[in-house]
Amino acid sequence: MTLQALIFDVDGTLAETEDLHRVCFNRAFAEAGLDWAWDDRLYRELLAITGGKERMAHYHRAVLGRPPEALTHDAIADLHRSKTALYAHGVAEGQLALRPGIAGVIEAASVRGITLAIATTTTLANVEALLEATLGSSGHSLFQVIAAGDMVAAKKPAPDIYDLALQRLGLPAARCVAIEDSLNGFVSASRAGIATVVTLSRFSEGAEAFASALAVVPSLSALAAPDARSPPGDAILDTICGLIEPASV
Ligand code: XBP
Ligand code: MG
Repeated sequence: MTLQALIFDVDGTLAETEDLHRVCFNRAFAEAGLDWAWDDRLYRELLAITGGKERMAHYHRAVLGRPPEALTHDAIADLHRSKTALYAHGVAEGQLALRPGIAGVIEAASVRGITLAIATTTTLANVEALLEATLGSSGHSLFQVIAAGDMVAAKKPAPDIYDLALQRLGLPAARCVAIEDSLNGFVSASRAGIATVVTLSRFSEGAEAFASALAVVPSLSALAAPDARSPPGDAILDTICGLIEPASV
């Protein structure tokens, strides 16, 4: 098949964002007068629940053992609003950088006419802040489709966010490749029928969890052969095209 679109996850894939998310959750909790504090070990477990609002509700109910009605929908929304503002501010300050290989592959795909899209669990404002801070004010416009956060009811590992991205792209799954870092994301893309390259991140499960992935690598740049003559972004794309259509390279 010919590759027509690359669909990127955001958190852990475009950038290692989760530490900043965690710190901003904690600051929002403190500002709201809550004594909640999510350390690195606990956050790793909480990441099994995708979506910040869903993660807070899960923590309250399943970790603290409190009755769900003791934390209202509005209280969760308020906490999440202030966490999102803190996160966007941190991103705008330049606290995050794109992971190795990402900028090059985005540029190479744009030159080749391969469509770029995003399918993420995080909030749209977070995506926009990251794209602007790392790719400039036109970063957003490099992506034809951005499917994010509450645009779907069921977050990853449900396939809904990838299904939405495919629908907006107007492409069948077989013409797309997803780039993911987490098991929830990999399962989501796979359930939407999309072949997936996994770039392991700080919070990823072990490589064995992704047995049916197109490739599992420490970062996208590992897909560029060290002796490749083309620029790294092109070499990465060539490798991805070779994975989905071995005869073409
Ligand atoms: C990312 C998430 C998000 C972020 C926080 O998962 O689960 O919830 O942790 O963002 P994925 P929000 O990379 O699989 O999309 O607080 O905006 O939800
Ligand atoms: Mg991710």
